[in-house]
Formats: sequence, C-alpha cells, structure tokens
Amino acid sequence: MQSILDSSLALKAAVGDVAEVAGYLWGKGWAERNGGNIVINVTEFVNDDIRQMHAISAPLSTSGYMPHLKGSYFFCKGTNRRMRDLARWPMENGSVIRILDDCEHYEIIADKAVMPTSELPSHLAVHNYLIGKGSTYKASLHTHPTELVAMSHTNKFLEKDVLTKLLWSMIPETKAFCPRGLGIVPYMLPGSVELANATIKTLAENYDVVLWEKHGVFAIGEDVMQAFDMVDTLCKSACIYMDARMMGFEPDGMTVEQMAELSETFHLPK
Ligand code: 2HA
Ligand code: ZN
Repeated sequence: MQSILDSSLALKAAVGDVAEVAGYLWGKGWAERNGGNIVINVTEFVNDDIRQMHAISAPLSTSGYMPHLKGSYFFCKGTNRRMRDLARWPMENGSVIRILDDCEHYEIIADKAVMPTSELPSHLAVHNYLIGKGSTYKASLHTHPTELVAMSHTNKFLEKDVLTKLLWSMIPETKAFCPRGLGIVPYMLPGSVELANATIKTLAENYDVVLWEKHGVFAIGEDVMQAFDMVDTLCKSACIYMDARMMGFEPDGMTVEQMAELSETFHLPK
C-alpha cells in the first residue's frame, strides 16, 4: 500500500523522529501499555499532493475552537496504541490529520483511520496556543517518567518552582538544557478540557515542560527530539536525587554561587 510518507521525504523524516523517540520512551519504562502520546505539527512538510488527499474519516471534534489551526496538519499517536508499536510501525499506530476550516473539527487523511490520542484536546489546544503567540515549536509530548511522577506524590514538591530549583541543582546540564524549569499542574482527569486549559496556563508562565500531578509530564519543543531531551534531562536529575536519598542522605545540590556562575556563563535566565 502507498503511504503518505512516500509523498514527502521531509514528512517521512519527521515521522521517523517520532518513531525513534517512541522507542526511547518505551526503553526508559515511561510508556507502559498505551501510556503517553506525541503530536507534531507537520504542516510545513505538506505539499499539494497531500493537500488534495481525501478524508478517510468523518469530521471529528477538536473539543474546542482552534482558530490558529485552520488548515494545519498533524501526525498523532493513535488512542489505545502502544508506544513500543509506534516505534516499529508509526503509520499503523498513528495517523495524519487535517484541521477543517471551521476550526472545530478535523479529519484523518492517512494512512489508516487510526483515531488520535485521548489527550488530543490538550495537544491541539497547546499547538493552537503556540501558533497564536508566533512560536516556532512543532512538537508536543506526553509521557510517564517514573521518578518525576513519584516526586509529584508529595505536596512539598508541588509548590511553585521547588522541584525546578531542586532538579537544576543536581547536575549542571539540567538548567543548561531545561532553562525554563518544570511547571506544575494539579491533578485533573486525563484527557479533559480542564487539563488542557491548565496545561496552557502553566506553559504560558514560560515553561517548556509541565508536571501533571500523579500522572506524567507534558513537554513542548522545536521538534520531538528537543521535547524528549528536556524531559530526559529533568528525569536524570530526579534519579540522582533519589539515588542520594537511597544512600541515606539528602543531596546538598549545587550551591547558589555555582548556579549563579552557570547562569552567567551560559546566558541562562536567573
Ligand atoms: O494516551 O497517557 O494520559 C495515554 C495517556 C493518557
Ligand atoms: Zn498519560
């Protein structure tokens, strides 16, 4: 069977990156069963052949009015699909969708009528927000990093920027590669519009990664690799913190002076 990926090498490469990251998520143990999802804006890779492709689904609801998404295209992991299967067979476990002109519906155009992720309301609302503010970010990623979720099970880590400062202080790379820190979104029902709205509100406070209490993280980036790298870096810090605790001590963390020197040298926000 002909695949949409044969129509655009750039689209093929972008979906290849999604498959690669899906493999990492599974390998890291962050993607049990169908856990997590990835949505990428692929509009820039869409050519006239793809624009003329017919829908292979009825119009479906975007769960909200998305004025900035009119005519956009996304590759989305399918609902109930396994990340480990997305890694091997991306077009069997994900699909390309087109947002319709009413900005409230979408249709699936390729390769198969795989229904997108249950977290589509969050992902599309975030992409609508990103385009609206002129961002060049194209990727959104939701996953269940074990250590970060574990840390969200105590109120002391849910206070604003307590975890950001703790995780930054575990190893210099974390602030260097995740300079906006980790936002906190209180527990809300998975897949709900409330969760989508709270996610956008927190991202708008200038975070690239937010922690969904007792559930997972939601990250955005220029591309799926960048979004993954930020989560991976934060989770590395969480692992160092836990290893220190398991050795029986509270880690000191880098000093205020060391953090200030790092921020100064690498031009990071204070
Ligand atoms: O899509 O992780 O939060 C599976 C999930 C929902
Ligand atoms: Zn989830």
